[in-house]
Amino acid sequence: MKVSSLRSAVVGAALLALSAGPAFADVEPNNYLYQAEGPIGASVSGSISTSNDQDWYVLYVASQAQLQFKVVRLSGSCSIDAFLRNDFGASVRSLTVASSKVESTATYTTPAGTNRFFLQIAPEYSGCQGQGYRVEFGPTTAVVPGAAMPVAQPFNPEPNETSAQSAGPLQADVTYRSTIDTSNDVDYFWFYADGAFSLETTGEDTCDVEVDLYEADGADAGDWLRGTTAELNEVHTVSVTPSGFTKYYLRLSEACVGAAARFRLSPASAIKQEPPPPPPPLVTPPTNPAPAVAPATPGSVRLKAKRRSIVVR
Ligand SMILES: [Ca+2]
Ligand SMILES: [Ca+2]
Ligand SMILES: [Ca+2]
Repeated sequence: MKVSSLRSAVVGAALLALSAGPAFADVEPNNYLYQAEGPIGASVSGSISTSNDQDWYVLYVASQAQLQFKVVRLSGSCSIDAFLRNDFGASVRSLTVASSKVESTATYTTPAGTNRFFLQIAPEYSGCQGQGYRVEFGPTTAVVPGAAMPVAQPFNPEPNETSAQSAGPLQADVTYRSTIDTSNDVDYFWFYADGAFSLETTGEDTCDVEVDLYEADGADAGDWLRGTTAELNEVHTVSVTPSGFTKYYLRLSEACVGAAARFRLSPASAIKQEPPPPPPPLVTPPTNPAPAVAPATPGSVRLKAKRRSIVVR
């Protein structure tokens, strides 16, 4: 086979690999990490439909794959930025389809294990609505099935300004959503844990929500343990290993009015709804046991009664 023929065959096979698999389409709203659409497969098409539109997608990638991602311009003439982001929302690869180009490609070796990633598509400048695009991942086997972004459960039972007013117990594997409703609103929640657990947070607003974890101490909030934030387009994780069965308080504060935080505890094996049952009472053997006495018979009881009556006379 000639080199040119071989090159054509290789290019053709690569294009086939990139374009295979089910195609997904841009469904709004998908403008932030917490709204990420999907999980998508190896291909997705969409458009930057307004001057500040962004499109976020969630996808799962196979272990240590030699991933290639290509962005193709379908319409428009503005630059298009694309970011491949890891499970925390941090960019691991980015590319730009410049206004003079039709497509651009980047490569990335995925980490060990199946991992959640995000794809963010954005116009390089505002005022570039009408940019159509298609993103293709290859090899197609590198993009695997996974869970959609969780639907948040609103949980904002006011007043919950102190640990004594805290709402709970929080359950594992539920994504809660709480809002800071006034300029000095504080939201307290509580839960039990008796094993290693993680707290995951993300935000819905450019104004970050302060998230603090306390180890309960009686009626007080107790000792501050760890702190993080709930930030837009970022996923923060706090890992804690309790020394034993422990009550915790979660405190949300210091954000703009209307800022919303999402938080989630896991795993279910560590997050408890009730304290453990009290231990059974200790049964201690007597230190000086009385000598064994033969059980009385009905006949001997009658005899004793008879003798007593004789003494009284
Ligand atoms: Ca869009
Ligand atoms: Ca969008
Ligand atoms: Ca509150």
